Order: sequence, then structure tokens, then C-alpha cells
Amino acid sequence: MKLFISSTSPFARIVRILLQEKGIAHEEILVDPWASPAALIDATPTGKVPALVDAGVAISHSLLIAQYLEAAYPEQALAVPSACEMAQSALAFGALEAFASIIIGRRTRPDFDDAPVGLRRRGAIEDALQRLNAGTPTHTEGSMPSLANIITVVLLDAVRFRFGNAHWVPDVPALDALSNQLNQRVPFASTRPVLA
Ligand SMILES: N[C@@H](CCC(=O)N[C@@H](CS)C(=O)NCC(=O)O)C(=O)O
Repeated sequence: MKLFISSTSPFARIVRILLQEKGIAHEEILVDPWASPAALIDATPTGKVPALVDAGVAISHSLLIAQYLEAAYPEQALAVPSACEMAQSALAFGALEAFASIIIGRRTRPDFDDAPVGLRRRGAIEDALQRLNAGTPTHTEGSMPSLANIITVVLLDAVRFRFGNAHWVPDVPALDALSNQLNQRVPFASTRPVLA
């Protein structure tokens, strides 16, 4: 199994954490998606990471890859998510898409952050972080993290990585505690975003 990743992609990080937590053997292929390497384009015409190649098929999109892993490796399946966990995943993933929209928007417009669409995306991230924090997601030591908590920590770490303590990033002590707790685990610590 091969997984195309970049060192900063939060979407790739979700899958990297899942594969490590599940103990599924795989090879990570580090690429710059914007350089459109042929092997990545072969796997997905969008040229986006993550892309997984397994058993002769190529699958892109982090959540579809997560769904595939649940079906193809049932012995390492996650616990069935509750309605609250599904809602948490949706909140966190939506904010991650808003985050990616800002990072990609900067490529076409350097002042994207302060343009109307950038401000709208920023507002979505801020609101989602506040709601997630108020929902105080917890993790029980010794259990496999839920997909909801994986996406939530990936979101918070990505926001801190790209925006630091920018004035608009809300105080989220419950999320910081969750991030500190889960980043003690190798699958989280070994995949923290770094500039290549
Ligand atoms: N919805 C996709 C988003 C993937 C995505 O946007 N990946 C970014 C890196 S964070 C990328 O490869 N961008 C290159 C491009 O947009 O061409 C997922 O969940 O996997």
C-alpha cells in the first residue's frame, strides 16, 4: 500500500494517523502536489494529496480513504461513531476545508486572507473552533482515537502551524488539552506539520 502525502497537508495527516493507529503497513511517498509528479497524477487527476494506492486501486480524498480502510481492513475498524461524533467530524472537517481554501487562495491572491472570501473562511474556522471547544471533546487513554478527535486535532494543529496565535484565533483550552494529549501518541507526534 502506498500513500502520497506532503509534509504539511492536514488531509494527508488524517490518513497517516489512521494508518499508524490501525497498524496497517504502508509506504509514504512524500511529494510536492503543486509540482504534479507523474505518479501522483496517475493516481488522481486532481493532483491532490492524500492519494492511496492499494490492491490495484487508487483512492483520493481523506474521508473516502478513511471509509475504504474501514471496509477493507475490518479487523482494525474504528468504533462506530455516535451522532455527536459525526457532528464533531463534520464541524472539524468543514473548518479544515475553509483552512485549505485560505492557503490555496493565497496562491492566486496574496491578500486573500483579508479579501471577502478569505474573511468568510476565517470566520468559519473561528466559529467552528469555538463550537468544538464548547463541545469539549475528550479522549479515553488506552483506546483508539475517534475519527472526530483525529480531525479536530489535525485542524487545531494546522491552524496553529499556519496562523500561530493570530488575533482572530479563539482561546480553545479544551482543544489544546486534547491536542496535547493525543500528540503524546506516536501517530500524531510523527506527523505534525513541518515545512519541507
Ligand atoms: N478534500 C480533499 C482535499 C485534499 C487537498 O486539498 N490537498 C491539498 C494539500 S492540503 C493539495 O494536494 N492541493 C494541491 C492542489 O490543490 O492542486 C481531501 O479530503 O483529501
